[in-house]
Amino acid sequence: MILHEKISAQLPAWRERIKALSKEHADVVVDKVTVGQIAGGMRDIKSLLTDVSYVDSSEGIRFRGLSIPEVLKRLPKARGTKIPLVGGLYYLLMVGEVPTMEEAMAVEDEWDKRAEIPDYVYKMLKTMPKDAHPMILLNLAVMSLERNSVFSKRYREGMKKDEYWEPALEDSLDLTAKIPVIAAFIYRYKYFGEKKKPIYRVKLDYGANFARMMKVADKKGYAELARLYFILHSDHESGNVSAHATHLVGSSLSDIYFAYSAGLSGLAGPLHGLANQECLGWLLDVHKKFGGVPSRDDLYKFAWDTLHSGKVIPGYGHAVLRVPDPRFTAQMEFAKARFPDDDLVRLADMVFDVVPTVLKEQGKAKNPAPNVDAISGTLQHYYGVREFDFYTVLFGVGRALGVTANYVWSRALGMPIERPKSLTTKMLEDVVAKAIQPGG
Ligand code: HAX
Repeated sequence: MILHEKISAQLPAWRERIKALSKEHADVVVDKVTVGQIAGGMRDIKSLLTDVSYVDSSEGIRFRGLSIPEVLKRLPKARGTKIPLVGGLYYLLMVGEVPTMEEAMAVEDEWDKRAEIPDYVYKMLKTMPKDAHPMILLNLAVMSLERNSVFSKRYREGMKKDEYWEPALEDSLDLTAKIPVIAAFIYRYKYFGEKKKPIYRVKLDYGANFARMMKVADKKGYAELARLYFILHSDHESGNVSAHATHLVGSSLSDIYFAYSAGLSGLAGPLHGLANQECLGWLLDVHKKFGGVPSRDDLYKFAWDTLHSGKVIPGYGHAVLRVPDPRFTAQMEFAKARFPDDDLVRLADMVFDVVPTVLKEQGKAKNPAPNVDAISGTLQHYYGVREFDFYTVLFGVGRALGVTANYVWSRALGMPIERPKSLTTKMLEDVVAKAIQPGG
């Protein structure tokens, strides 16, 4: 299997580099930790190691060194399409190199072989109450697949530490192959009452399969959006909640089913994956209130009203980025190239013009620019996927690609169990008292 071959060939050199760092230079200081960071969600503390992606505050995400425009330009595309194959992106994340068409297709072929979902998973999902949140259904399905984990089986049989990454890769390919099928089933079952299992067609790629299984009216366009969406949402360094939760749980040698399930639970939170539905909700509120796209002045007042009512403007601001998110830009370009006259696209574009000014005038947000969520729901809405609570599931399908690549490499490089140290409030107060006393 190509990913196995390619990772295997790189491993000795990577292991040497990690060994040199952790054995010979273990005492070199990388960062200092302030009281504000401890009290403030560990923001910006440089303490995680990943080579899969990196977020530069002035540039945005780079996957294995490639910016979003580079990824979209350089990864192989199926004939007649403009957005790269998701298999090529997975190859890039896993291997660290831009694949050829054959290499991207080799990943797509692996997914074809592994996309079948055992019947008991469907049965279990159908026993759930109708009002169960789609993220619960996705998470349950993932957990129910854990019994097939090759990693856990091999661990019980006593595999060597050096071999951990191999069944981790097997599990990751199985899981990423199955997730879009489960997600599409959840969509058709929950909102349309369809009980039939979706069929993954070997002749179609990951994005086209997803569009077909979702039965979105304009399948061709939606396949392109699915590819774009999964690529853009795949990874965002390892400190965000879904990536970090997956990494943390994986560090205890729980298999990827347990680890990704933890990541999904984090993604379900309003400050993380849920933000895209809130953003679309805000745009629709504007649209409804003004009976269409408002004037610039009306939008300006509406944005201020949102802030005055104590709410944030969803889709704007970011913990790390200090420029417009290139994932926003890529999606806006996609929309403007295909459906520039859509009301919500025109509105999202006007919001992009007005809201940064409002946030700058308010002077609180460190970054008044749009993040990925400012537009992603608008695109789904255009293609007819209008069930808001499903959007986090879509995010989860994409995020599986990044967290599994990280999981495989963490096992390959023998990353240890995570165990940061806690302090009590009194201890922190004592540190402060000592620091502020004269001569302290
Ligand atoms: N609207 C209004 N106020 C905002 C704001 C926004 N869009 N963004 C930041 N602020 C405010 C903060 O609430 C904070 O106010 P207080 O001092 O009163 O608490 C102040 O500006 C400083 O915040 P910050 O340091 O710039 O931003 P944070 O790192 O604390 O938070 C958030 C980053 C993304 C959570 C924040 O910008 C926000 O709430 N944005 C709106 C919600 C949103 O778009 N979330 C999706 C983020 C993308 C993502 O990770 N998706 O998974």
